[in-house]
Amino acid sequence: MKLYSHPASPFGRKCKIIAHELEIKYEFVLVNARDDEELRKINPLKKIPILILDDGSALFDSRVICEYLNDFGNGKFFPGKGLFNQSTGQWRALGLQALADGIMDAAVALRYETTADDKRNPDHIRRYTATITAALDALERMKFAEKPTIGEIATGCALGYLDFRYAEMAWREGRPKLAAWFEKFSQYPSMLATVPHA
Ligand SMILES: N[C@@H](CCC(=O)N[C@@H](CS)C(=O)NCC(=O)O)C(=O)O
Repeated sequence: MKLYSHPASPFGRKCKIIAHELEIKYEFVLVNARDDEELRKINPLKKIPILILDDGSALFDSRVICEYLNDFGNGKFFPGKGLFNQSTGQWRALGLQALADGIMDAAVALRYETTADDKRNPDHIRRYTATITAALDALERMKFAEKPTIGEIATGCALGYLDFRYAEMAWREGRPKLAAWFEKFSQYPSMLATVPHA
């Protein structure tokens, strides 16, 4: 298996954490998706992460890859599958993943907007920032699972990405519960092994 990604990608980090937790071996292929039109040959959307399976087929979108890896490694990160059979838990976990992925979508788009050579659009910047702020406020009100699900993993990756790219955003301010949860969650060996870098 090959994982096409970049060490800065919060979406790629979700996949790496699942693989790390389930001890799944894979080859890491470094890609700079933003500037790589060739990537469309394996993912028409030109986005990372992409997982290439041993038969050559390509899986893309971190949500699909994470679920594939979870099944491949008999994981329990998607409640309702395997041992953790609780249907309400499944929707909570997937909903939390959607919220955290939404932060990453907005934060990555904000990054593209603010580092583009051409003119920045203040309206886009305001919109992305409002999305991140509202989603962080929603996370502050959430109750996190003791045993991490895909929702907690995605949340950890979203918050880690904000620390990496937007330390000045100071997302912890006014969100003590979320800050305390992240402090603890960051200590998982799979989180420590996948800290984003340029
Ligand atoms: N929904 C996708 C989002 C992936 C994504 O936005 N990846 C970014 C890097 S963090 C990317 O490949 N951007 C390149 C581009 O948009 O051209 C997922 O969950 O995998």
